[in-house]
Amino acid sequence: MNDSGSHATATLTALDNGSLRVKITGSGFTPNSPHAQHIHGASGSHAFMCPGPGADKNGDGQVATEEGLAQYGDVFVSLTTKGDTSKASGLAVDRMPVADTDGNLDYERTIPAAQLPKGTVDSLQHLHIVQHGLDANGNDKYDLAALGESVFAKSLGVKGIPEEATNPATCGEVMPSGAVETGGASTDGIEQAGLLAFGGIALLGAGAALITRRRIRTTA
Ligand SMILES: [Cu+2]
Repeated sequence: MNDSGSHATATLTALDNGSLRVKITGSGFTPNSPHAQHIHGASGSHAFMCPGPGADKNGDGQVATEEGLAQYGDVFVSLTTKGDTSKASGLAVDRMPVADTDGNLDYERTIPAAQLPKGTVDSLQHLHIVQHGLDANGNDKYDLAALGESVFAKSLGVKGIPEEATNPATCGEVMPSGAVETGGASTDGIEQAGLLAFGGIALLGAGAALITRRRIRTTA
């Protein structure tokens, strides 16, 4: 998003014990900088999607976090490196992954079932992952000179945060992948059709390709 130059692939794996493994590999991120990242949306809702350029309400050329919220929904899970993963940790940049000197960003965490909002696994294919933080003026850091102060952070009572630090860099819609539940041939066919449909939607979207994969349940 937002000409960030960032690309990432995320794999969400719903494990048999109800926990969720999240693996993200990305490049082109603002180097040596933290990138807030979240699963956005709501359980049971099909209404959300990655925002297009039209979401840029104030016409500054960037879809800011608050401008995208109507499309991708509120923070559902904060993809922190440790500790709390609720919405309350949305801007906990001291626990967000940091891109390396070359702008590569890798993340892996398994979030226990008890720590996930109700209905997370059942709603996976209607959720989105958004990674925040970009470098609009090409100086390899977040600074106020580029886009000014973050309207979003300010709305949460945090002043002096550059807009660059909070604007979305990638957004990806979760697509189903692999077999789900029992392994009948007809079930597989349905799943394939679903995959194609979601693929079409994803092409309209964004920088991040997202895949959800459920363990194949083998039968004796
Ligand atoms: Cu977010």
